[in-house]
Amino acid sequence: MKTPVNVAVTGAAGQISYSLLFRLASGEVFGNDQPIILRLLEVTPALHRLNGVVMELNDCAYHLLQGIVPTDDALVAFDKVDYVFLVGAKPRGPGMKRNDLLECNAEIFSAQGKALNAVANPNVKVLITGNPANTNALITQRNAPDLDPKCFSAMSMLDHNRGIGLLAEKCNARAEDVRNMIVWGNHSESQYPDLTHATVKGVSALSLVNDEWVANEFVPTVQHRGAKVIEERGGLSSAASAANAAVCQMRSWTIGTAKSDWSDWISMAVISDGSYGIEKGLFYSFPVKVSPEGEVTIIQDLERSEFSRQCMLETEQELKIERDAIAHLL
Ligand code: NAX
Repeated sequence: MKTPVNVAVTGAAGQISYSLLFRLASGEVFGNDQPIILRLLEVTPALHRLNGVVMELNDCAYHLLQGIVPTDDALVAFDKVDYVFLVGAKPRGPGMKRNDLLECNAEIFSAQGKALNAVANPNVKVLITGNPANTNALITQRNAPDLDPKCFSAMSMLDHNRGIGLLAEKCNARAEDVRNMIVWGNHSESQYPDLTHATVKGVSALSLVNDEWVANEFVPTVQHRGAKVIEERGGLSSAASAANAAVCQMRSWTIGTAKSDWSDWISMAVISDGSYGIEKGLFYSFPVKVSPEGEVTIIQDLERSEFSRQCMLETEQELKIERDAIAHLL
């Protein structure tokens, strides 16, 4: 039996975690021979709700689940942790302005960055899902100066998978037939889902759909999918699909893209090294490959149309505005 890995999940009593935790415990992310210990962080008032989730995890009698540590203390949750899902965040309340939301989440993620810096395994992989995910990733990383910036990524795989699903439906194909989808930029409505390099059964996607559908249907539908799901679910946001995306992204990051279902590439928001002219230091979604050792490489030299360049700049601009709004916490 392998040594258990420590996996922390924040917002563990929330709705995304309610899908995610059971998939982690079943071996879907780290393998069906890899025991895990779940370290579950919640705010103090939610510890009761968390206890109910812990009871259900125990009731599943998962063979791989070797321990559960529920806590409201980040230093306990992140102690020697190998993998972290930062899901917990403060939702936008009535009358709350975007900058207020940025500010209160910035406080949460700066505290969690400091805790990770103090007690996490130095090779930890931290996946940020809580919104605004890219800027929360920036804050977490900047507050963990002893950890390699490559230990952090924000989640783009929900948008990536939404793009695949939509294109497959349009072309009467299956998700597995679609390759080389890209989501550039911020996980927000400014993101740019890009079909320029996508293929369906090996045929260029842009030869199968017309430009009007791309500009007026595909791009806005992916950009606004989260809001549409909230509308259709009577106020509830994407949860199972978000948990699925966290599973996909962490699994690919752990075992490498070649062995994952996304052997072409995945979209992942990582710290920019200046690729494609994106300002260094921003957490920006790029197409990436991951080696079997977990090394992430941004795919280079992809051709971009004038339309693509403009969309990529717009979403970069939004990330700069978000960063400037919380600059005092960096
Ligand atoms: P819920 O409101 O159901 O759960 C959030 C949980 O986080 C709550 O139980 C809350 O008590 C907890 N929490 C709040 N502050 C915390 C803190 N400081 N430490 C630990 N726990 C804390 O939200 P849910 O639907 O699970 O969504 C979680 C986050 O994911 C939200 O920010 C949401 O906007 C974001 N999303 C991100 C997506 C992405 O693709 N990056 C897509 C789905 C989702 O919208």
